[in-house]
Amino acid sequence: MADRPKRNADGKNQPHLTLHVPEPSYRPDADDVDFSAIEIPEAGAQSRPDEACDPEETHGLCTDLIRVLGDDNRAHGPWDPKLDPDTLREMLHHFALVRAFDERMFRGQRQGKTSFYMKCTGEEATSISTAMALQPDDMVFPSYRQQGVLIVRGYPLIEMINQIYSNSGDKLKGRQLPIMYSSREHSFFSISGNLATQTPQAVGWAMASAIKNDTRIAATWVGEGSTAEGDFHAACTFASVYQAPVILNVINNQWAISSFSGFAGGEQATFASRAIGYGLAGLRVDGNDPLACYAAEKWAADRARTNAGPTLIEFFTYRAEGHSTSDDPSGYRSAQEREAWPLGDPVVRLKNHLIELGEWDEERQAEMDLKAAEKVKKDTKEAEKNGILGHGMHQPFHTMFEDVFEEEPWHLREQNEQSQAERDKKYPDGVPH
Ligand SMILES: Cc1ncc(C[n+]2csc(CCOP(=O)(O)OP(=O)(O)O)c2C)c(N)n1
Ligand SMILES: [Mg+2]
Repeated sequence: MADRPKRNADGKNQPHLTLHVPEPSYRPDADDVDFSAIEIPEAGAQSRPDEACDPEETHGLCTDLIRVLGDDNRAHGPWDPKLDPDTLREMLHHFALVRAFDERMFRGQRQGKTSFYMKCTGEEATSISTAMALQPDDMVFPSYRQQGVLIVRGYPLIEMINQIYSNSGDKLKGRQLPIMYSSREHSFFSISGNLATQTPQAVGWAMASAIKNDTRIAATWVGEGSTAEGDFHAACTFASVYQAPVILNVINNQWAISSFSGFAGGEQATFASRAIGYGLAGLRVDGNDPLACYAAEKWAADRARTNAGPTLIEFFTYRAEGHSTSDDPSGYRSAQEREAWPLGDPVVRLKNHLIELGEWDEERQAEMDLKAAEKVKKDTKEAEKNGILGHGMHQPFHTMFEDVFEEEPWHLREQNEQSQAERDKKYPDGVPH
């Protein structure tokens, strides 16, 4: 039945229906990588509407690409945030620290000190530069690749490492996957492994902030792949309906583990242009341009803070490394992609900008990188005193029954006692490490 074509009244066959199945451009060892089809407009050529503008005025920017840093390493155009050299050096320092941290934690996983780690290489500006544009007490709802936000907020590295090692110093008591941090003191919402759940939570928090007549806004970060989740669309609807004081940051690093962005709808329209359908303000930004990232986030923060409405920002970037320590990208994409990626490296771009301004040099950069690596090494050694994966120095066993109820109910107390008795029986000389 299915194979027999239907005929129209004029006797012609109707075409068989087909589906389009997205196919990434470059597989390992296949064609040469050629990114020349990606449109990269000139830095400084994009208009900058007023923060309080009608969302429609931003819709041209949803298919454009806001850029500030040009090939000449200078800042151009109306989006130049005009940051002073000290602030730029502070940003560069955060970059150095995150890169050193990522390197060491990645190695730590290979050495068996933790089961899991995720780097943010190439995407540092989308968390560090954006976080610097927010107030320190604005509530953030990140995904798992925004360690840069915690670093900007001064969260101690040692606490991050304790959590990654799930050791006795882990404030989350081993209840979260490594890197899924949480810090109320730093207005940093618990990271969830269930993709995109943070987006409606951010909008809900922003709505509550407005209901309480507070002044704090909310910002969330979500991967482009995760925008295919229903939660993201509920978040956009609520943000638009109630004009919640929120920023929806979509990090388009073009990959969702081994699925390229086409599977999340990136072939037919830009991720920023989702804003158009929801009546949100929308911006599409060069995610490897630290100044553009800062400027766009600041624009959206000022807009939200003055009750002018929510903003959806797409940061166009590239995941330079594997998805996580459990991934090997050489199995599904060309290794040449990273080299050929035309928007460069955010760390190098910021460094070159400061050098161009006469405010930095390679020697100082080398010294900064070295100091960052030493700081991470020192904190790692310190955290290791609290234990590493599998060495038994984790939170006491009985704590897994705690913290759900204010007072432990009888059935949990019974289970707690029973499990302890069974352990004592099985390991009369203590649990082997
Ligand atoms: C609801 C849900 N579906 C699937 C997964 C498995 N998963 C974890 S990360 C990931 C890819 C997400 O990609 P993207 O949103 O682009 O973020 P990126 O990793 O690129 O930062 C997937 C499919 C999950 N954790 N939760
Ligand atoms: Mg992605």
